[in-house]
Amino acid sequence: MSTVSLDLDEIYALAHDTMISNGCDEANACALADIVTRAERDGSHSHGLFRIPGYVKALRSGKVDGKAKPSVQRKTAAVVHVNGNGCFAPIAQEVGLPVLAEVASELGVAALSLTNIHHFAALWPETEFLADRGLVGIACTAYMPTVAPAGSKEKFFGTNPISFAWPRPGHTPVCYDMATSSMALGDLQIAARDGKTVPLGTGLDSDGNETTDPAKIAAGVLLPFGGYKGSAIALMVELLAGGLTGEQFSYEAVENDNGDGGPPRGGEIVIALSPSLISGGDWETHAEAFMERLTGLEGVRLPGARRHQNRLDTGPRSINGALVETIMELR
Ligand code: NDP
Ligand code: PYC
Repeated sequence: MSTVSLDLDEIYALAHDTMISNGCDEANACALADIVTRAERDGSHSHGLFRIPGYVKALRSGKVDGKAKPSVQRKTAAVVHVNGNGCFAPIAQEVGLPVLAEVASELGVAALSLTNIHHFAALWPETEFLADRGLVGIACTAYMPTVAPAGSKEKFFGTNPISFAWPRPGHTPVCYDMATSSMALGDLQIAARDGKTVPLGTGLDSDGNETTDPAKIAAGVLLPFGGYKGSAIALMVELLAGGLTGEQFSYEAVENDNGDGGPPRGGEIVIALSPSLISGGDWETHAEAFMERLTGLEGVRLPGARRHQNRLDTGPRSINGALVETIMELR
């Protein structure tokens, strides 16, 4: 596999310019380029430049409006709603997250529902935004049917990610961000592209048989992580991101999608909690003692630590050469 060395400014410019030449205005292009660059910076390769061809397909088919202006509304004291008006998710988050943080810091708890958006990125940017402001963050979104619920061999759930971040003043937050499938679809597609195998139990081929071939799983179904327990969390994500926001469940998303290969229309829920208002005590010292005990166990590291370590490296990143060529041709 040949790779190309790009620094973070070059990654940003590549993403930004490709969005501009495919119909985005400056605000939308910047929001998207920022999310893509942060993914590559942190080593989240399946949700960085890898997503650009899909973003371009959605712009070219007219499914996503690259000039959309999301609108924000305070529905109740504690409920904030952003209508993305057909945008990619990052610009809707830029509009809604500061309001969510302000409301949660005032009331102790607040929820942000985002509708009429197209989410194709990682979710840690949402929850880390809150943790960086002293808040606990929880975010989830649904996708299109990719995962067979426990007991079935038919795809029904999306890969339905969930992210949680806990603030640690003076440290990077604890933050996990995970698909509720055994593997994110993006990582499965990259494994297929790079000719790798995946562990047995990742998914089934189109005849319902177990396989280690990622291309066969991509044509079949992924399985939830952890059997029926992961399946229950994928169900919760559908209900929070689709049922609670009033947006599409994964099966509705595919029924109403134009099949262009870009992200479908959907919803996202982001919940913010203030530990200083809710605990009322010295939550920082208490939680830090917990972290110390936990990381004192041999073999344990905190979720998010790998990304935060990658983030310290300001040098160039190695990007798949064929992917860079494909993106250059899309500009
Ligand atoms: P991973 O399985 O790679 O990682 C899941 C989480 O576990 C991460 O927070 C990771 O932290 C943590 N982790 C991994 N190994 C350890 C360890 N040994 N000890 C402690 N923590 C650990 O993620 P997925 O493949 O499930 O998801 C990848 C991305 O795909 C996510 O960013 C997700 O948001 C995105 N996605 C987006 C979708 C969408 O619709 N927009 C759909 C599905 C997925 P660390 O990063 O530090 O390794
Ligand atoms: O990797 O499963 C995935 C995914 C779906 C939508 C965006 N990423």
